[in-house]
Amino acid sequence: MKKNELLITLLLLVALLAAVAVGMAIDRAASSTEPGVEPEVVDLLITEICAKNTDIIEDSKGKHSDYIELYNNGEDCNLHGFTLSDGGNTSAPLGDTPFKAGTYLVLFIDKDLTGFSISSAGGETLFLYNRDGSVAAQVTVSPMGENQVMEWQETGYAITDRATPGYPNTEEGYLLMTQGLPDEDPAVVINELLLSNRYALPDKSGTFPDVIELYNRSEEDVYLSGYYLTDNMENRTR
Ligand SMILES: [Ca+2]
Ligand SMILES: [Ca+2]
Repeated sequence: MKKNELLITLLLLVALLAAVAVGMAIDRAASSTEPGVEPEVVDLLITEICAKNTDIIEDSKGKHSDYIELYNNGEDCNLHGFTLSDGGNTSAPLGDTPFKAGTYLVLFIDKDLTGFSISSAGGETLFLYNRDGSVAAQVTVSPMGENQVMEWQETGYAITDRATPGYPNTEEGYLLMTQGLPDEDPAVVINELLLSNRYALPDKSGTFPDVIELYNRSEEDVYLSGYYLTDNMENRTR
C-alpha cells in the first residue's frame, strides 16, 4: 500500500469511528426512558383515580386493585425510584418504569406492595414522589362508589361511571378501551358496495336490498360470528 493510500484509509477509519460515536450519543439522548436518565422537566398529571375497582381492570396478578392513571405531559422519562404515598404510608421505590411523552400509565395500588390503598370515602391526598423526594404529582381524592372513577376533565376532576384506565378521558377513549383498536390489517375487507340495487341481486323475498360484498384476502377461513355491520360506531350492533 502506498503512503497516500494508507493515509486515506486511516482518515476513513477515523471518520467512521467518529460517525459511530455520534450515532451512539444521539441514541443515548433519544432514549431517556432508561432508568436513572433524567429529562429536564418531569411533567406528570394524575388523570384518573379508582378507589373501589371490582370490575374495571385487573393487575398482573389478576387482582382488582385500586389504581391511579398518570399522563406524561412532558418528555420521555422513567419512574424508576419514584414512590407513591397517601401521606402516611409510602410505597417501595418503583422498578424500571419507562414512560413515553404523551402517553398514559396505570399504577395499581395493591396494599400488599404499597402499604396503603385508596379510601373510597375520599378525603386523603395521594402523592407521587420523584427520586429526590420532591412531589411529582398529587391529588386529593373525592368520595366515589364501586367502579366509579375520579377523572381529570380539562379544568378539574369529576366523578364518573366511565372508567378509562390507560386511555384518554373522552368518549373516544372509552370506545377504544371497551371495544379495542380498529384492526389495521384486517383479513376481511368490504370489496364492493352496491347502494342502489334495482336489478342485480334479489334477496329471498324477491326485493332488491343494498348489497355489500366481503372479500377474505387472507389464506385462512374467517368465521364471521361476532362480526357486525354498522353505520353507527356508538351503537355498533344496531
Ligand atoms: Ca379502596
Ligand atoms: Ca383515563
